[in-house]
Amino acid sequence: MNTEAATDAPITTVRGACPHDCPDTCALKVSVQGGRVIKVAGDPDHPPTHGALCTKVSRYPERTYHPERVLTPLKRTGPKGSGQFTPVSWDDALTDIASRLGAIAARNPEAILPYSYAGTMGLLQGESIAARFFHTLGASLLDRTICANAGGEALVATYGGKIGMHLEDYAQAQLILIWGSNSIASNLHFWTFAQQAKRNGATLVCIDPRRTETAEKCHQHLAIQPGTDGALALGLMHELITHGWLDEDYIARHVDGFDKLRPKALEWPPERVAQVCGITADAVRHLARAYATTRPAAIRLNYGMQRCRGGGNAVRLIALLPCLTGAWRQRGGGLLLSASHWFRGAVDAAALQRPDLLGGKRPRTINMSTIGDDLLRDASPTFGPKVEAVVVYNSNPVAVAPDSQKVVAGFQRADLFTVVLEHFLTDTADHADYVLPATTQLEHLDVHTSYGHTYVLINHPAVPPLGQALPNTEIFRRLAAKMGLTDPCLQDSDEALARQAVPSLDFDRLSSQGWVKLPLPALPFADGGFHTPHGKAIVDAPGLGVPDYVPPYESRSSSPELARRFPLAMISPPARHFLNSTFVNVTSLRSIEGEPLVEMHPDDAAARGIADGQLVRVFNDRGSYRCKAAVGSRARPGVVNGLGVWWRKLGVDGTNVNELTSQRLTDIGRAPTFYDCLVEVAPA
Ligand SMILES: Nc1nc2c(c(=O)[nH]1)N[C@H]1C(S)=C(S)[C@@H](COP(=O)(O)OP(=O)(O)OC[C@H]3O[C@@H](n4cnc5c(=O)[nH]c(N)nc54)[C@H](O)[C@@H]3O)O[C@H]1N2
Ligand SMILES: Nc1nc2c(c(=O)[nH]1)N[C@H]1C(S)=C(S)[C@@H](COP(=O)(O)OP(=O)(O)OC[C@H]3O[C@@H](n4cnc5c(=O)[nH]c(N)nc54)[C@H](O)[C@@H]3O)O[C@H]1N2
Ligand SMILES: [Mo]
Repeated sequence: MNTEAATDAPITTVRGACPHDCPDTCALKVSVQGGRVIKVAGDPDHPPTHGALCTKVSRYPERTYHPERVLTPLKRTGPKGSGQFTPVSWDDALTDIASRLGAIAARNPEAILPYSYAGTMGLLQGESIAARFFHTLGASLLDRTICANAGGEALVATYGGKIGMHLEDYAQAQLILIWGSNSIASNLHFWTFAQQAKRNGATLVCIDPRRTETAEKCHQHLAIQPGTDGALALGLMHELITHGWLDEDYIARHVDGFDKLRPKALEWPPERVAQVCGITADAVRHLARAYATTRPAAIRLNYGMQRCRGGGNAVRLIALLPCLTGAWRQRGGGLLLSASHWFRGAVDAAALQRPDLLGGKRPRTINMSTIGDDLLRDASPTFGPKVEAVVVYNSNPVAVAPDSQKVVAGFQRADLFTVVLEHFLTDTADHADYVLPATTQLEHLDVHTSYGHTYVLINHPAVPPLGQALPNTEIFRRLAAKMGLTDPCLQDSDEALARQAVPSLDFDRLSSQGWVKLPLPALPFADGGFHTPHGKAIVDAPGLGVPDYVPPYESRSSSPELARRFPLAMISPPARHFLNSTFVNVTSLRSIEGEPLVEMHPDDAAARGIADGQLVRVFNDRGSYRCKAAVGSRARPGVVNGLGVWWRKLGVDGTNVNELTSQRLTDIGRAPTFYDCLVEVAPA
């Protein structure tokens, strides 16, 4: 998109990286004219990006130059949550914050909680100086579980790391199972490779309760009940075993403990799977045959299925499938959930975050997914001190964390001191005592890895900071100085941090080319070589046992009493034109999404007298949320889809879908169960 600039000034191009929490991590070419960014484009030479950007990020200048950007420090003047602030100077803001945090730290630094996630995925503007600062104080540690921890820990238990197929190799596959992912919305650059495979004759199968735009474009769509993926995986194994489709040689050499899983899988004939998953037994048989007999066969697993109670076990079971058929032997075969740990050799996280600054201190850890309960907890021997201060950066917990009523009540506590580093007055910033203006990706330096491909990228600042905005790094440098923290590493420059982040890479090459590919084997697991101690994929993992189907907390069979009152299962996957709660305030993108809605199957709507477009109330014991009903074929019977994650204040009644979600955690990884949620829907 174009923004106004002097039309005769020369145009320069700056190399950047998309900062968003998305597997694609695109390489950007940013056009600057007269000191203003006029265009953001995808780098045509970067293989995963291949010159294309999603609709959201091509609007990045609109977000950066948004009239509502916070461009000065703000101090609260109204009640918490009212969003009433007055501008103050940096010096006044930081002096007061330093004195408030200093007083708490003098009593007990664990009463201070950093709260951050992946608003930017940058290594610098994420956890670098911020981590050093909180480690020096001895503040509480944050368990960053909100997104990928169930699947992530499951993958580590199975493969020894978050590692998998090369993105580009999907183009070689003849069968791709797109499992728990709406790739067109949330992994667009994978979809391009899947399309290439399709043109070469590959079959695409989507496994997703929702008929997404991706499901529509696949050859086959299995709309299973949410949280039943583990049962489906066991059913596929049943068929592999009973038809003699196992690659016994690969299993003997590269899989540890399959004999313990064999008898469990044999308890899952297609008829039983069909009943649990809500699909036909023939669909299970058909899928198993296709997966066993097509080569190369690839699985693009994503995070959709790990947001239910049994998500960790489901990922462990699915991750074993390519090991049982030997799919890893071929290029274009295997599985990818996350590529994060391929970067372990290239990125020195400890150098950036300096956990050694904790010295002998061993602060307690707070799980970001239970922030609702934890902000409301009193001091106790098990919990430790009451949380007295929260410093939020790169996250919007009031909108994105589960069980919003509790989260809001926590952030409204009069005795809680809250500082939020932000671009905008989000739902969380509205609850701050101080809002500190942060730079966007166009205004700061950063280094990026990816969880969906295997390139390291650099992001050079294209323009100087707008207004009085500062990079997160600089805000924490200044705060550390104000608090009298003297370790020199708290003052390292962004340039120094960038070099510390990737010590083994040719930094000058990264800086000028914009990205470098990690040197990795072409066929990573053709002959075993998983990142486990013995190089084999693991079935019986220490502390976890043999994986099994773990049913949802909330479903007709596991909680029949609850299901009588709240008979519909609700999932809340992201809306295509938002990035979690980011971009909701960009008018052009919000107008594409329209308004908050819940998708319903026509039968479920008719049974409740609900018409398409009608205002409805979605509710359960945790809360109630009003939005429009979208009646149609996207929802399967018995499941409603409440697309996320709207800003509460832009919703119909100042709430969003997380009003309904619970703080219960997954079987593995202490992660949230956003999609394990029974509700009822009624006309409003
Ligand atoms: N446009 C856009 N892109 C995004 C994001 C965004 O908000 N918007 N978010 C980013 C982030 S933070 C992440 S973590 C990734 C997530 O990446 P993905 O996990 O690929 O993201 P989703 O599109 O949420 O895909 C999840 C899909 O799983 C389905 N699903 C829900 N429950 C189940 C289940 O029990 N089983 C199965 N099989 N499927 C289920 C949902 O309907 C949805 O279509 O995407 C990133 N990319
Ligand atoms: N119901 C439901 N809830 C969900 C999900 C779901 O599928 N359903 N998805 C979950 C998932 S997968 C995730 S990852 C979480 C995401 O939750 P969050 O990580 O909180 O993500 P965002 O909502 O995008 O909020 C990021 C914030 O960081 C800010 N930001 C961006 N860059 C910078 C920067 O450089 N500096 C500073 N200071 N701020 C910056 C943005 O303005 C934005 O407000 O939400 C979770 N919540
Ligand atoms: Mo996420």
